[in-house]
Amino acid sequence: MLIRELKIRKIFATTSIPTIEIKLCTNKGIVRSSVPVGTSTGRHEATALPATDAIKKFALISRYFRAESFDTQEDVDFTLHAIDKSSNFKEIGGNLALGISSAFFKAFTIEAHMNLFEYVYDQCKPKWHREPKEQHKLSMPMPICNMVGGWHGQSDIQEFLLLPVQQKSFANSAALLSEVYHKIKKELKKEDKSFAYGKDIESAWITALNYERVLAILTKVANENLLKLGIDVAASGLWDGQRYIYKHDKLMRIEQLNFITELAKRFPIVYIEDPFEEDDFITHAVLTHRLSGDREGSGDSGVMVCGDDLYATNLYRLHKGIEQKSTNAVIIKPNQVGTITDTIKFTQEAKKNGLKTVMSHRSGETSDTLICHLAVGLGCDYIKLGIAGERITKINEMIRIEEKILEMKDI
Ligand code: 2PG
Ligand code: MG
Repeated sequence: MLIRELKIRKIFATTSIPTIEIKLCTNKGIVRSSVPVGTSTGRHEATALPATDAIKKFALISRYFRAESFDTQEDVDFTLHAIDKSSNFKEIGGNLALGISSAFFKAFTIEAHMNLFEYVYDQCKPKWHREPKEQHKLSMPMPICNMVGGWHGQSDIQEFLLLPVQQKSFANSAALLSEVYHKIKKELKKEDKSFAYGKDIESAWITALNYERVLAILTKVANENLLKLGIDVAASGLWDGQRYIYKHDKLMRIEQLNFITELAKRFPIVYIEDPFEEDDFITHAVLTHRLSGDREGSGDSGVMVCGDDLYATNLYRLHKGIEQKSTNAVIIKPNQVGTITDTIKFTQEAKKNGLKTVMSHRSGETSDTLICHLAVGLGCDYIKLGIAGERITKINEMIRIEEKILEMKDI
């Protein structure tokens, strides 16, 4: 692969915050890769430099990528780590690292004459096999969709999510969740007089109703539509070092544990993300143990307790979580770790240890659909997305991928 041009430009995320896009021209074609921007970012994520700083760093390091001829993705990502030896890309920025890493990944895909999801699958396939017979086949993850956002309403819980119990096809799940999104709007209008169809930065509805009312509405529509509930507590944002600070309450660790346990008992919640602050592996483990069991719709391991800020897509932290049995599910966000190779390693390790895998968007997104292809190619169980507004770009890409897989099966 001959590199003809490697460029960076400042573009904007859906939150109107500047981010970066990398353009890579090779003798095989042109690819572009842009990087999302988190809002409730965890302390253990790779450093995200402001776009202007990332552009300055690019000017210093791009020659390494223009001059080299890389044979594999590992070579590209090894070079990124060789340039920045810190554990969190604090020198060049995890956003710049991911922009370069994923641009090369897409260029390798073109060279291999494959679809991106197919290339991911092809690259990872041999490493899955726990037993020789166990084949990882291309299949579609189930969507977990943000329906009501707590960020700007009365609720302290960051996201109220819905997910299907089972899936006939991704397109089917997307259709159901879209329909339900509108039903929720009507229910909110009935109960919340101040509701003016406002949406948050992930296009989830904003309401003045408290979390109990929101959960009651979601329970009603979930029961009518074979769906289950999820929440992203994003508890690090509530933690002041001693207690979880809610608008109307202050909870000690044990009180937070009981509060979350109670919520899971009262409502059909099968997915709980970041219920405790990002360094509390132990209380996560207690909750996971408490909620494990055979609850309908959550697979064989009861409620999914999922680590986002807890792991930050970091292998070292994942090992800690596995050792302490902290959670039974993980969030995967490539920009939390900075390279494609590290994202793949993290996902494979989670799968090998029986954890459910949830590939996820960020609150500030671009039109880049990399995560859709990674989720399918890596065989993730779920993909966490928005269901409306500009978020629909990724839902629609999932529909296209599913169609492609069906065509491939016909051949
Ligand atoms: C999360 C995400 C996406 P952010 O907490 O899971 O919903 O938000 O990108 O701000 O971390
Ligand atoms: Mg989260």
